[in-house]
Amino acid sequence: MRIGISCHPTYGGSGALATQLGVALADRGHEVHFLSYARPARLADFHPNISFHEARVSSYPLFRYPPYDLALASVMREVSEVHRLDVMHVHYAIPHAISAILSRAMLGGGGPRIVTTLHGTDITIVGADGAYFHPTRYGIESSDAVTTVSNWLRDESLRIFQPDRAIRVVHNFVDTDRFRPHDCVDTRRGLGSDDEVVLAHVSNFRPVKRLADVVRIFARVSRAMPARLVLAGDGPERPRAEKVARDEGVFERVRFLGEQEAVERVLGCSDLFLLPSDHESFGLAALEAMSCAVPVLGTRSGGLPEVVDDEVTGLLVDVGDVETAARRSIALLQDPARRRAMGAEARRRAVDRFAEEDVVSQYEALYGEVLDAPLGPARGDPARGDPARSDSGPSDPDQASS
Ligand code: GMT
Repeated sequence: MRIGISCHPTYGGSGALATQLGVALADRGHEVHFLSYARPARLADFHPNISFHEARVSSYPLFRYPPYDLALASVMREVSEVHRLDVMHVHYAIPHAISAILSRAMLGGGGPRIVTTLHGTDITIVGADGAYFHPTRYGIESSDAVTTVSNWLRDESLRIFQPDRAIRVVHNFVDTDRFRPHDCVDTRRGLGSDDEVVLAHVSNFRPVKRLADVVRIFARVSRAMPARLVLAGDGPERPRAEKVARDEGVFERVRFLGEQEAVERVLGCSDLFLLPSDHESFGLAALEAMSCAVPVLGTRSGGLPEVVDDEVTGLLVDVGDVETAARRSIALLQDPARRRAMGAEARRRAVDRFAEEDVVSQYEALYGEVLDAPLGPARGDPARGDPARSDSGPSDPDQASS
């Protein structure tokens, strides 16, 4: 197949997942075209089946806000036509789904089938914002297929937007070869001393991640045992996290690494991964930690319970409950045999339930399905009954593919 993939090219989970998917599809022999304003962060230099097309936004003095959506639609139109794309798979509804729909309209109704994957904040934060609600709903209803990365996000999407169509769940996946247990002696020594436990967190440091809670949980752990906190990523909450670290007296024990290419090195050399978010639609970073045989301390919120099994592959606590999170983390870290067993089970779950091979096959099958659906101007029109919500409601568990 000839497949276009559009995503936010930054270090966030949706871009990481989209990039990994594109590379996996290219490895399977598909022709893959990435479209965005920059080369995706996780896209390696060269692959014979991968091209990157930049959407260049030209500025004009009249434009206070240069219209990236139009520049993207324009490059989507051109790439779809020149490379005769079969499928345009867009990740994150805003603006990608809208740009794809516009590009298809500019092709006069022909062009690739549009598959939209909703990743989380495009629904819960951006989509729920009054300015973007109707465009998001329109994007969902006008795509040929829509997927979410967890059952929770599917239910939220149906609840918030009430779209007249079905939404399928295709969970996130992990490259279990890249994210695997590491031999860490040197890395750990570089991060701290041999007798310290290492706690890690990887994110874009947005408010939803509750970075201050990460630091507070760590501060309590470090009062119980020698410990170090390693933070990979960057974002708006960093100054506040630094202040909390100073206030808690642990600033010297926290390493701010900034954005990292090789997150697997950070994850694979830690003893516990902290993700105490307000909500995660899935929590790709948690899955990547699990794949490295590292247990996860997460919150009982959003899609995280679909990834982390409390007391089996990690620990789940209520959002904001720093004391319980710290107490349970300390108990786990003081019992190395239990921690190792939990890490091994986490690795097993990642391999058994979220392996790249299985999930990429689900996307391939979905592309085949939308390509087999009849063509026509009413394509994607729920009134025609084609991917309409005739068989499911927001809480129908059978809609989940895994
Ligand atoms: O975590 C973020 O804030 C980044 C965001 C993104 O869109 O890049 O991540 C979302 O998509 C990931 C991949 O599907 C999910 O694993 C994350 O849970 C989700 N983030 C949230 O729901 C907050």
